[in-house]
Amino acid sequence: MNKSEFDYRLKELFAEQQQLVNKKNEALKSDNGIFHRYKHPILTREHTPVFWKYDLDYKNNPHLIQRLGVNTTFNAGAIELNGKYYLIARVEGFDVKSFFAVAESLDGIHHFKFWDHPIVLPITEDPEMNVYDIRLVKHEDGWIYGTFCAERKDTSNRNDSSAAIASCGIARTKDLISWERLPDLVSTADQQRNCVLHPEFVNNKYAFYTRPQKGFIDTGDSGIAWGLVEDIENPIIKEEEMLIDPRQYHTYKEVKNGQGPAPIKTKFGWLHLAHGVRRTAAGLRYVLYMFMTSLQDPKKVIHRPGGHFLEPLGEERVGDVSNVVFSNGWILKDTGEVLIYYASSDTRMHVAVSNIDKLIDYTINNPEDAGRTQLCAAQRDDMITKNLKILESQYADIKK
Ligand code: M1P
Repeated sequence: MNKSEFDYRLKELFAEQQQLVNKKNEALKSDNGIFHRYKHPILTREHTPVFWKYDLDYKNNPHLIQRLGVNTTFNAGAIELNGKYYLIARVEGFDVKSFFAVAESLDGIHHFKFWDHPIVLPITEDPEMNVYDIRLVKHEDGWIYGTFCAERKDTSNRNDSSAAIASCGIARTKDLISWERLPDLVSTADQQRNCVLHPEFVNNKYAFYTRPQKGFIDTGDSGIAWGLVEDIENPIIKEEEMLIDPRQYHTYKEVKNGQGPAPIKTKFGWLHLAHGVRRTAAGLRYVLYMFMTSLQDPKKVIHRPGGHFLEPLGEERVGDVSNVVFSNGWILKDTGEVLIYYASSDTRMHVAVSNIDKLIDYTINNPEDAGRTQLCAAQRDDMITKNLKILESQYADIKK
């Protein structure tokens, strides 16, 4: 490539990326009355800046080839600050190391644009191999906390080069720019993933949703658990964590589950979004589900609508790890609108839009899983019988 070809291609690359960021998204019709999706993903690897991937120095890179490829942008934490909407995405390089990077939008749906620099997170005395899946929470102590998975090699298992140990890393910031790293969460569990800080003090302590687990992949009989920490700068859960939302046979969370973003406070209770995992012949299937916990006792589940809330659909079903939706970020706007950010198949970010009244109605009034096939059929049949009467008396012309 001569220098003018190089310059031309470079301009093209910038223009293509700008076009993608500027593209208007299209709201799709809701198919469930609870939320609507958008047609296009809101963050993809193509959204990452050209200068993150290419060396732009003609002398060093005369063929203008990518030097540091970006594989995926997914599992983003979310926060609103001073009227702007921010995602902190898990950006995975071709080197299979993830890092965090901030993308900003004015309305939380369109034109998400990465900041020029990714976050270069401070390390602890024991640097991790990888970090991912940050949850952001504005805590009542005044800090914005990020809790994330910090992964290190399991050196005790010499025969398995992929053996790893997952812990909960913690960092805090006021502006998403400078980050203070705190020690990793310590508990009686061997490993931890999907740990989320509760936004308020509980009995003057910091409260964590956790998922204590024995192995890196296998969560054993664990589920979403709860533990208290006295000092966030020395974060230790002294007592064994309490299981608050266990796995359950023949449900969407038969194999494992994990807390999504920090819960949203409503006058009826804390609204939770989580992921549940089921084993199928095609591999694991990840869906999102909701539940509500008590305002007086945030570890007590008070409503548990049956079935999943959001599943991988259409193109969302395919990616690096297919058949997965995962959420670790949502934002309640002053208008009552709720922006639910979710990743599909460990590859890209999407947004679904709902509002707080619909989410509360869904969580409180959708019936619980009736427990087994006959009861589930009867539960549906009761609604059908009622509906047929309504159709007959009020909408006879609709049903032919
Ligand atoms: O690949 C699906 C997800 O797997 C893990 O989640 P969990 O521990 O709940 O199974 C995480 O690695 C997550 O990042 C990933 O999206």
